[in-house]
Amino acid sequence: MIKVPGPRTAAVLLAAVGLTLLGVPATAEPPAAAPTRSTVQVSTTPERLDVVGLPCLPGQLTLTMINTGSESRYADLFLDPTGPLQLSRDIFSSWLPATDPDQPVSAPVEVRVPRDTEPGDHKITLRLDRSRLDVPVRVNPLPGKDPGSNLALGEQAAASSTHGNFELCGAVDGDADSEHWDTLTGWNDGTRAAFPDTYDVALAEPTMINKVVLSTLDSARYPARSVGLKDWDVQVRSGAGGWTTVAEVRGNQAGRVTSTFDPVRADQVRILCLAGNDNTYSRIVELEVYGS
Ligand SMILES: [Ca+2]
Repeated sequence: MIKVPGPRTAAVLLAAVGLTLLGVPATAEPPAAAPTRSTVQVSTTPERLDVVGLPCLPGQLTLTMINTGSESRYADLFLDPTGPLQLSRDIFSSWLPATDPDQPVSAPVEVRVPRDTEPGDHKITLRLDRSRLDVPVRVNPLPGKDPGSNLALGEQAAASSTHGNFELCGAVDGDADSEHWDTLTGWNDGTRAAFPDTYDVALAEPTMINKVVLSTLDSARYPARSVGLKDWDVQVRSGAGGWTTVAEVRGNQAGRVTSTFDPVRADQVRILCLAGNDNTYSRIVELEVYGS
């Protein structure tokens, strides 16, 4: 396991711009009896979100609460999505100690929509105390899948195992940059020094394909010849049929390897990982599949 310091959300947090939640004044209570503004600031990164109906490319939102008051407290932040939006959580609860300086507490939420969702505008309403914050969410059209486009992008992945520091979808998220390994992208299996491992992607529909491009970890600090994937088979299957090997790669030391083969009808593609150059883990930064 090669660890790069910093949480997955660090990069986006740096760009955070907070929106303050202002409480609605209590009309029936005297001002001295209850604060008219919430002492908890709520913000999101980004402030507005764009999503598409791909199963392995969820919109990523980071929720942040800051207790600006002098009393420690517990806070429940509720998330109410509209329309087709599906959230990985509907509440963010945390103890918020009163500290000086104020300390932010953050949590991620994934936002998905079904594949057939019409493009349009929706929102997630965040509720805390009597305050509200609307986060606009735009559903964009699915990316075109013409012959030149990557058919694996954002499609449902499956793996024999996934290391706890990684996301299953990290090898089909469109990011093939090894400098983003671990913190932002990539798939790493979860069974150290045990091979084989498998990483699969299910295509949207049966398609004639003839090319698979695999990017394994290859950075200045972690070159592929030392830590990259060494031996693997490219396999395909269609319907309930078995896996067929269409290409073999052996003794690899490169970061990006293109395998071409006779056009074959497939609705799933598998990388059967047989060995790594350091004999510990299977590391795939990105898997791309192209039609013929
Ligand atoms: Ca990736």
